[in-house]
Formats: sequence, structure tokens, C-alpha cells
Amino acid sequence: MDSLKEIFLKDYKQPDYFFDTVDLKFTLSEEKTIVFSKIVVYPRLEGCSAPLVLDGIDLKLISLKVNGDELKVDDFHHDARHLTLSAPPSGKFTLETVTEISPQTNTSLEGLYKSSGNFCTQCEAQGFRKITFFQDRPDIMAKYTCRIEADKSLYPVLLSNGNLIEQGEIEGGKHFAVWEDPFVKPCYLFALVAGKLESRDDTFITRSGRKVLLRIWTPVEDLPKTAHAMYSLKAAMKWDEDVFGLEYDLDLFNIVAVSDFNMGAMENKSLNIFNSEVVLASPETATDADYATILGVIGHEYFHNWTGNRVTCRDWFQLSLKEGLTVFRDQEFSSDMGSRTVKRIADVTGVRTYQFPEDMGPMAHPVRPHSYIKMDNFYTGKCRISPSCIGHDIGAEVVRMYKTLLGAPGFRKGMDLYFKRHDGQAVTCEDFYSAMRDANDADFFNFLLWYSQAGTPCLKVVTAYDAQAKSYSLKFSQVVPPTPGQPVKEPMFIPVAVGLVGPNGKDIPLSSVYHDGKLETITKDGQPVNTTVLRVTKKEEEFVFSDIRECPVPSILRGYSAPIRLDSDLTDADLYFLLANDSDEFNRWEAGQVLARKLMLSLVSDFQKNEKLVLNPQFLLGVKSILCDSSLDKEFVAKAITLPGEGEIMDIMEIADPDAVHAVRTFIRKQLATELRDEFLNTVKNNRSSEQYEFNHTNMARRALKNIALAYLGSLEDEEITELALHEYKTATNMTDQFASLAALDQNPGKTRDEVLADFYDKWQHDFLVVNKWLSLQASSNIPGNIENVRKLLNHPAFDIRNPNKVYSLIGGFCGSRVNLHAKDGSGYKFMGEMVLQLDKLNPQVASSMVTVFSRWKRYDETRQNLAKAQLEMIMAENGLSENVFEIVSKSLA
Ligand code: 0A1
Ligand code: ZN
Repeated sequence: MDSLKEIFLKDYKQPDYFFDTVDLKFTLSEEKTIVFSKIVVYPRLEGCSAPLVLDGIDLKLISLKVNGDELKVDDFHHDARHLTLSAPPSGKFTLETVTEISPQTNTSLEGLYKSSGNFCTQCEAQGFRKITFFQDRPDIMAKYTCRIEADKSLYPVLLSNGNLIEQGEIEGGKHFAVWEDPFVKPCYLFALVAGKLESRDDTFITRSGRKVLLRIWTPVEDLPKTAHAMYSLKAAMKWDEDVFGLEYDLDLFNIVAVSDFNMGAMENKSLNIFNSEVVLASPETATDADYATILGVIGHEYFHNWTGNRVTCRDWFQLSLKEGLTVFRDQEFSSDMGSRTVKRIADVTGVRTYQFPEDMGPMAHPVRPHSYIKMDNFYTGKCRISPSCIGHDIGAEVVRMYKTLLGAPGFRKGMDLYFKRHDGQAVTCEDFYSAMRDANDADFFNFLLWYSQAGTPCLKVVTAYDAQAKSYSLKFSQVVPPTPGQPVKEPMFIPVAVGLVGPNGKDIPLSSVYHDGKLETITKDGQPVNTTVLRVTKKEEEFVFSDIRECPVPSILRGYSAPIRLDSDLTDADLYFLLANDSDEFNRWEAGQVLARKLMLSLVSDFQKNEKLVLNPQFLLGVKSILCDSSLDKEFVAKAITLPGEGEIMDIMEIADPDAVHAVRTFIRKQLATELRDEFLNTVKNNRSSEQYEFNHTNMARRALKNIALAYLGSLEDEEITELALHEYKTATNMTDQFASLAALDQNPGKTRDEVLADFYDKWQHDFLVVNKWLSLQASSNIPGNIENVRKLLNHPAFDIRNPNKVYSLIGGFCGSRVNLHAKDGSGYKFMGEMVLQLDKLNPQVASSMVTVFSRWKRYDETRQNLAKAQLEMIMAENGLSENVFEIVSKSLA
């Protein structure tokens, strides 16, 4: 692996040559595809004599012409990665190449490839270089045309970006289509689709009266499952106009669903390509969670049209410029379409489950990395093990902090200025920062550190009430832990939203705070506020509220106003008080989570000392009061009674102990189910679906509550409960309820479990998305020794190692069981090692997402460390390892 090159942000140089127009022609056939490209090239500076270096991987060069003349062998150099023209003509010139590629054998699913008989492309981040020779970097923005020629009966539909300007027949049963994109774009937004597809059509009238044709393309049998995606698209278009004044800019918007796709979806200009998992839904086959994901991902890709496409990234280090911002926008969209609190809880859970662990491992990197070997590895978060999430959670949190600091109107002003300044450009995170700052004349102090410093800041707070002075003080101290390459950190600018809750459970109005030797007024429009945002910027710092007549309980970091770990001195009594009273619903939930984390950690320590586990009765009462509070939103209740995940607890332990954490979480769940059996039974009975499935918050919340109650009950090995779950399974009228009852039954090994799993497969074997749920449920089972079952499933006809969704379901699903993945006999690690090597030969992106399970091996005990390290070394020793896997394994072993 000596050819590996680490690329550094500090080495960024503007290109010597720009591209003006790019005319592409594809002749698609069964054996090979020929790509003709004609590019108008011009130098950035007059008189430039630099070589022109084009990227190209797995391309067969057939012809190379400059200004119409074939180049002589001495005038260019071609190796496995580049085509270099040593002395291009001065001034503007045309460059024509003809290349041959083989989409049929492309299992990496980047570049041009085939999925279920159809041609499709994936070019982000650096897949375009697998299609033709090009300066494959996002600051090369050009206008494209694309002519596609293919057999008409096999590929009746031919799509690319922009507008269809010509189409017709060619001899030999072939046909063609020519597409023209009027907007400049980087090559990563290029797309082509050719295949047998049908579309669901609809229209959207923009606020300026433009009529846009909306088309969602799928194989004909899937068309009925595209209604929700179309609803989501129209809702997203309307939302972006209402909230950001952003209108769609072409007369046509295409979405194509494909079944083989490495990630969730891709925002190619006017031709979004989606993993079918995040498009197709019907009440019978998709769960509420699937419906919500589809809404978010359709919104996300659509929103990229402005944040990513019209304004794009200068280089891949700026990825968060488009992803952080667009994830933030899709989070806001989903919040406005459903429950803001519940969405916030889900997003923060995502940050804790996927981002924080990464921050603690060898791949820890700032929001804007300083270097990479393979850019694909920086698409982080859950997106790397499941298409249902986009990742970039921390980038989105950084964008959210601008909004927290500026308020919604100030944030909108910043967005308006950003587009005014940069439409049609490839820019940097600083450009976004400057637009936010300049539009508001804001002082952001050292906020830019959020882009350059890695690691999750830990903020400690010590509180004190002075009854005599009637003042309340919050003393903050912050530490940013060291990460690879960044041993010493500076203090960060942390916006901390704070409210003080009085003994009556109501917020105390706040009008001033003493800080840094000054008394600052914190009123809004002359009125006291219930929540204020403190600007914590130093290593140690104190804020004192005056005129506080009774001792309050502070509600700190309301709405999770910064992506940090908070360590406060609040007592259990304070936390129970907040759980019952906080006006900030997010912090109400958070108080419960902090209590649960404390409880779980103390039980883990009992477990490790072989002491008897006993559930704190106050915790039980807390759960009971939330469960039985009919004034609360049902989905909020469902979230509030869900214990933190096993991973989250392992992350806060000195040495992660998967067995202890699993035993403790199982114990608490069983205890709660035993003690609150009647309450859970009533919850199930009172929240059954009687009406037709509808995607709305009230109905989804009811199902969420019913199903979490069922899940708790399912933890009891008890005949009555098994009967109940079986009844729910048999009478379910939608997948949400059916799958939840299956999952409840799945917890206990035995005949009923086996029968119901077999029944489910029988029913759904024709539907690959439902079958994936079935694979994933079994794979993630905590039943001891489940590895054997997973190995068996590798040979099941439903599994195919070439399909990323199936890999994420079965192999990724297996990683969901911490006890089996980290089994002390090493069987889980051995399995994953084997799988990574097999996958790497086929699809390096998918392989590298799987190999991340090893990256935090140093967090475990010595036995596990040795077992995991042995697998990493075994992978490292493999010949021909991809850059993707190499980067993660080498950094893990370093
Ligand atoms: N830009 C896409 C995510 C994506 C990234 C990389 C991919 O291939 C390596 C594919 C998709 C989005 O925002 O959804
Ligand atoms: Zn995105």
C-alpha cells in the first residue's frame, strides 16, 4: 500500500485549469460502455504552462485529442490513476477523450454501474473519475450536456441532469436522449440513469408561479409505494419556500429509486438517486420510522439543491458546508412536520450513538478534517451502517448553534447573505461563517474552532444559591479531550441555554446576569426571559443571576444548545424535579436520561462486584409517573421511558464491559416490566390501531407508546405475554405494529419465536425491503451464540453480499448485539474480520463501514483487545487492501 497518499487541507491550491463546458456521450451496451467527452478547457492565469492532470481510475483510454488532433504518445502520460498532458496549448482549448468502461463488472457501486438490470451512477465524492478522465474536484464547475444511447427495449428510460432537449430513434433498435443542465455544477453532481422504469408524476407550482413536473421512477411494481415520497417532496418544496424563501429552479425534478446503493441517497442536480429503502413505503410494508426517514431524506436531498448544488464546496474538506447545513435543514423540516421535541431527542440520540464514539476513536476528526486518505471515510455517522440516516450530525449541530446565537430571523438573514454572495460558487466553511457574522454584525469570538478542533468538549458546571444575596451562580469549566494529532486544545465557544426553575415548577423570569465583571441585561423587547443563552468561552468562567428570590433548580443546556457532554452537580432530587417540571421538554427527557445513566453505571459496578442487583424504587416511580401521565405527548412518553443504549453506557466507562452493561440493561427492563406489568398491559390495550394507517403525529405517537410497552412486556418470559404478542402480531394491520410484535416475540428463544419468524418470512419473501428487516432482527439478537445463526443466514437465499442493504441488515445488524459482537471467545471479531476481507474485494465503501467496529478496540479489556487487534493485523496483512479499509485499519492500529 505504498502508493497511498494522504491529502492535506493546508495544501489546497486553486486549479491551474478550469472547465467551461462538458459534453458527454454514453453508448451503453451489454459488453461495455463507451464514454465520449469533449471539454472546453481554459487556464486560470494567462500564459499558464503547467501540465493538465486528469483523474481516471479503471478507464481504458481509446482516444485523446486536443483541439481536434490526436495526441502523440510523448505528449501525455497515463498511469493507474492519472492522465497527464505535459504541455497543453496556451489559452482556451478543447480536450476530447474516448474511454471504455465496464459498468457490468463494477461492484463498488461508484461511477457507472448496474443495479437490477438498470444503469445508474454515483459520483460523490470521487466516482466521476471512474466514468471518464476529469479534474475530479468540486471547484471545477462547468455546464454539462449528456447524450445517452442505448437499446430501446432494455432501457426505455434515459435520464440525466437538467432538461431533456432532444430524443429519438437510432437504427438497430436503439434510441437516444440529450440532456442539458443550464446550471454550472461540479462533476460529483453528474448523474445518468438508463433502464426499465415507470414514473409517478405530479406537479408543484412554485411561489413565483413556475410549474414543476415531479417524477419518481421505480420498477413498475413498486410505483404504488411512492405516494409518501411524493407527498414528502411536495412538502419539502413548500417548506423551503416558506422558511428560507428558496424556490426550485428548473421545470423538472426526477427521483429514481435503485436497490443497490452504498448510502441513503444522492442529490445530483435535478436527478436525485435514492436507495429504494428511503423511497418506497406502504402501510403494510414500512414502519412509522421508515415513513419518517423517507420524509427526512427526501427533504434532505431536495434541500441540497440550494445548499450543496447552487452553492457547493471548494474542496472535500468543506464537506460539512453542504452536509452539516443540509442535515440541519432536514432536521428543522421534520420538526415542523411532526413533534419538535421528539425530533430533537432522536437527533441528539443519534449524536450520542454515532458521533461521540467516533470522537473517542482513531478516526476522530474535526468537523472540517485536516487530512484524509479516502474521502468516503468521512461520511460519518449512522449513514455508514444504514441508508436511513445521513450523518454529519455534528456539522448540523454547529449550524444549529448559529441559529441559537442569532435567533431565527438573524439566521435567515445570514442564509440570505450567503446565497447573495455565493450563488454559483464553490466555497468554504469560513464563507458561511462570514455570511452569518456579517449579516448580523455578530461577534462570534473563536466560534471557528468548532470546525478545526476535534473531540467532544466536556463542560462541568458547579451551581450555588446565595439566599442572602438572592443570587444564583453557575461556574463552568471546560475540557476538550486530546484526539489523534491534536494533543492540546483551546477552550471552545459554547452557547449554553439556561433557565431557572422555581420551587413551584415554573420558570423564574430572568433579566440580568453578572459576568466578566459586568452586569449584562438579558431581556427581550424589554421583557424578562425564561431562557437565556450564556456565551461560555473560557476554560473557567462564572455567571451570576441576581434577584432570584427562591432557590431554583437550573435547567442547563436547554434543547441541547451545544454538542457537548455536560457534567453538572445536580442531585437526583433536582433531576427528578426537572423530569416532572421543566418547561423545556428536551431537558425533561434529558433529566430522565441522566438518572438512567447514573443508575445503570452504579448497577454495572454492582454486577462487576458480583453483588445482587436491586432497582432503585424512586426510578421505578419516575418511570411509572411518566407512563401514566395522560397529559404528555405519547411519543415523548415512549422516548422518556426508553433507557440509554448499551453503547452509550459503555462509552462513559473507563473500560467498556459489554457483558455487564447488557446484563444491567436487561435487568432494569425486566424489573420495570414486572413491576409495571398492569400499566404496560393497559397501555397496549388502550392504544391499539382501529383506523386505517395514517402518517400523522397523533397516530404514530400512539403506536410508539403501545409498541414500547409491548417491548417491555416481551422481556418477560411469560405465556400470557407471549399470547398477547402473538395476538398483536396476527391482528396487526400495518408493518409498524406487526414488526413491533415480532420484535417482542424475538426476545425469547423457543418454538414460538422460531414459528413466528418463519411465518413472517413466508409472508414477505417477495419484498426485499421487508426481508431485510427480518434479517436485521435476527442478526441483532442477543441470544447467546447467535453468531451461528448469522453464519447460516449468509447462505440463505434472501442474502446477497453484493447488495449493501443486505450487508447492513445482516452483518451490520450483527454488530447491533454488543454481547455477541464482543463475545469473549472472539467469535464475533473473527466473523467480522472474515466479512471485511470478503467485502473489500467487492465494495470497499461497504467494507470500510464494517471495519469501523474494530476501531475502538482499545476501550475494552485485555482479552478483547488482543482478539480484536489480531483481526486488525490479519486484515492489514492482506494483499490489495482498498484505501478505504487501509485508512481505518492503519489508524486503528497506530
Ligand atoms: N451527499 C449524499 C450522501 C452520499 C455521500 C457519498 C456517497 O457515496 C460515497 C453517496 C451519498 C447525501 O447528502 O445524501
Ligand atoms: Zn447530504
